[in-house]
Amino acid sequence: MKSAYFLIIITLLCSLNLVAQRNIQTINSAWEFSSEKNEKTEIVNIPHTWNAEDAFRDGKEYFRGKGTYKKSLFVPQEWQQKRAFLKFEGSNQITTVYVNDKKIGEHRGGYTGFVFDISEALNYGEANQLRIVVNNAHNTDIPPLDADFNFYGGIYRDLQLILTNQIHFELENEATGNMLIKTPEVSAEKAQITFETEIVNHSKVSKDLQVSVDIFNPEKRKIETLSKKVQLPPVETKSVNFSKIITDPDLWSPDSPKLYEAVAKISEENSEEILDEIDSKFGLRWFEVSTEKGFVLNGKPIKLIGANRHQDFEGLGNALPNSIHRSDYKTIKEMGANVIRTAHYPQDPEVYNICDELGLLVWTEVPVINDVTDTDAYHDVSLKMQREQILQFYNHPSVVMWGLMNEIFIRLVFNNQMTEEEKEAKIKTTVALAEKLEKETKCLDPDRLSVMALHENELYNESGIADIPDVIGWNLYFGWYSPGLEIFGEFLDEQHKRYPNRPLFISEYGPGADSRIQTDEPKPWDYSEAYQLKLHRSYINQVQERDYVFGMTAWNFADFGSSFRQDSRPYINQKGLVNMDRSKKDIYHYYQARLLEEPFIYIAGKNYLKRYPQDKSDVIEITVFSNAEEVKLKVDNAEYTSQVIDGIAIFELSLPEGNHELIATDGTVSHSRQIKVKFRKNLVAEIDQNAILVNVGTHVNFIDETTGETWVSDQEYKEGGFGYGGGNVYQKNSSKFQGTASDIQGTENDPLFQTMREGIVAYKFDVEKGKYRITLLFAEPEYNASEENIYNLSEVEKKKITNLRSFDIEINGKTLSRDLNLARDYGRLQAVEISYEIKTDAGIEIEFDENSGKALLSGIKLEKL
Ligand code: GCB
Repeated sequence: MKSAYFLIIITLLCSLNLVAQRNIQTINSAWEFSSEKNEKTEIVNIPHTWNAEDAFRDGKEYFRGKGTYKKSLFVPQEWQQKRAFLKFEGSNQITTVYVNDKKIGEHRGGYTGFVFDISEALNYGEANQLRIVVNNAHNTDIPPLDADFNFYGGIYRDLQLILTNQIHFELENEATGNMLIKTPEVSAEKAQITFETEIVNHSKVSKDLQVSVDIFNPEKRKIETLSKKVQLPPVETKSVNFSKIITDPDLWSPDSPKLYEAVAKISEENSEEILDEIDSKFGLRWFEVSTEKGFVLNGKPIKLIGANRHQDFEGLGNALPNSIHRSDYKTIKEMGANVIRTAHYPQDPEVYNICDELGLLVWTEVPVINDVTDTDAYHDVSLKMQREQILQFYNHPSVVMWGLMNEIFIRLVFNNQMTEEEKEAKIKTTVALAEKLEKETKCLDPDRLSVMALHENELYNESGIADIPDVIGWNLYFGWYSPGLEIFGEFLDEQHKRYPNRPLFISEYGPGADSRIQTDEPKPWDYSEAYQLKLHRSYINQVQERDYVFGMTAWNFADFGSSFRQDSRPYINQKGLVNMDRSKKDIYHYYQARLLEEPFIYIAGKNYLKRYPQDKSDVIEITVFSNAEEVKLKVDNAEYTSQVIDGIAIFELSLPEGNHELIATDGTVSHSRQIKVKFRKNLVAEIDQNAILVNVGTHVNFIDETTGETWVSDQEYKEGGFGYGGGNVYQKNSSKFQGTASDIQGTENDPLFQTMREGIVAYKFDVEKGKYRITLLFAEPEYNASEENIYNLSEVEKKKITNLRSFDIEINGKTLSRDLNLARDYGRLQAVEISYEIKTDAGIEIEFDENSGKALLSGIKLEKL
């Protein structure tokens, strides 16, 4: 009897609870998916993209077109009393929804959420067919038109089914699904808050309703209930607003991200039953920005330093689970950052939640990037995107800047097809679009800053577009795309002189860096981690010296997919502070040393564990990152001390061959690492034990991730050792120490083949008598055939290739390869390895005899057999 009584109570409680809440459930699992490219159906789960692999395999040819998702959904009879909605958090880029073959609607744009009411199309008490067609084909009416990231297609964020009562809070209005919480005036003493809701009556009768908002403080204690009586006629929507002043508010800031919460409810007058309930966190803070004071949050100046972040991940494309969004931002916060830019588009709703919780200020922007189309359709979608972004993320205290555009003239300035008149006309309409975006932004949210990111070009000033937003972000790549690290600061000073009242932010900066490439002599475009450190160090210093620059965000938090790139890892933009799988590059830890307040120490060179000095007199550099003034480094049994400058302590050590244990400490925290030293001068003498591998034509060491082997930097031949004779380092561009910037087929070790020595005459090893295997590595960088493969070319083209570059290879006087024409025999940009076995009485000399063009060599490996 007793247990039956409890059962009834529990059932009642559960049903009350069910009535009280909306029924929100994901419908992510087991969709039948097919595409225009592959009609074979597969079963997929959302988040899903169809470009996770081909964007990294087929480059620019990755599939952009239509994909169709189908699913049968059983709809119980009792749902007829409800309203049913599909809520997409993001789907790229045109999404058309059909229920039982009836078109429900279409949404344009791939980075904001949207909601469709499907109630009228459902058949109750039976299975219903959902069909969602997503199209990511290039569309001139939808931003982004062009950008340095992949436009992965698919329903790549969560999809929810939401059931409400006939009376509910509005949720179709730009998919906000929430009340807008505005905090127009906040001070240390008091905060003025308004809560704006919209309620809908879908029933056939007029209702006398009670709408209320409960406010909870950051300690989760209810501090107020605001409530109103509202009469709502059938099929009508009404705004219901509340306001409240909170005294002595608990302020939100990166150091103390205190969040309040509001819970809004609708019930019928004189009834306990809750018809609908929504909730939202919010925060209380105020800020201002000026060239004199910089960014001032809650009355305190704070220099904003952080990173940009793209939303893709190794192997997943953009279809990330929420847990990765969260862990990314935790990693950014743990770096010591206080700001992030969601370049170049609004991100998953979870991102804004975590930034609120962790205390990261946010610049979020719409994907109006590189170029615009002069059509009403394009302008309208751009404005709608901004509206959606602002309304969807309005309540987040972390958001402080709404971005309007990124480098919007970059295509135009490089376009030689357009006449001057055409350019002028386009500049005008682009400025007009910027004005419309600014107006819309301010109309929806006058309390936050509008911002626009520019590339280094006068046109932004000349056209007046840079005067439109409240603040300007410069994307500056001095020391990378354009030479001179120090020109960065000069450029800023000059801008500040001309526009003394314009607050400046450095929205992007950074070079590409590959964890496999290590050197002590970094140069632009060598992709070394050391050059990445050099550039970031210089930029941070130059920004710190200038108060009128209120912040900076590194480009980019993580390496990301970009289908047209042919860098040292093809199809990837490698400017990340961490890799695509989020393993950290050195530079991430450098930011920790610059930004963290708690003691921090880190010995750089996680990927630089094997060092190859000439001999003991040739010092090796150990770099330690720390925020102390001085650090100690214990090397085996000796101890050294060094000053820390800009977060870096350098130890120049002369170490014997073998393994060494390094322990760095500032007295409170320590970090250790083992390194191995091998003298170059002994490599030849010890060829019995270890092969010699040389990364020919470059000053950097290359570490093969699969074998763990180091291909040491190249050197000129000296008696008793090894090295090249003659030729020059091959550089496609004289200021870029990169070799060729192309994807080398048939290898994952692209950098090894991308750098080479051209016009090389000989390579020598002063080895002793014995049998050896010599492996030569080549790639033909030059031939510009329309087809990669020689066998597909016409006779005429074949002739041209025959004339291209050909050389003989002679080893110790014997010609072992005659007329080696890489383009003809293997194809252009193909990794070629040829191994020769030889016996010698003493020494090995490989000679390259040119027949036509210049001989070349990318790498060489010598093994004793
Ligand atoms: C930029 C763009 C960004 C690119 C970056 C780069 O200025 O805004 O989208 O990815 O440069 O790495 O070139």
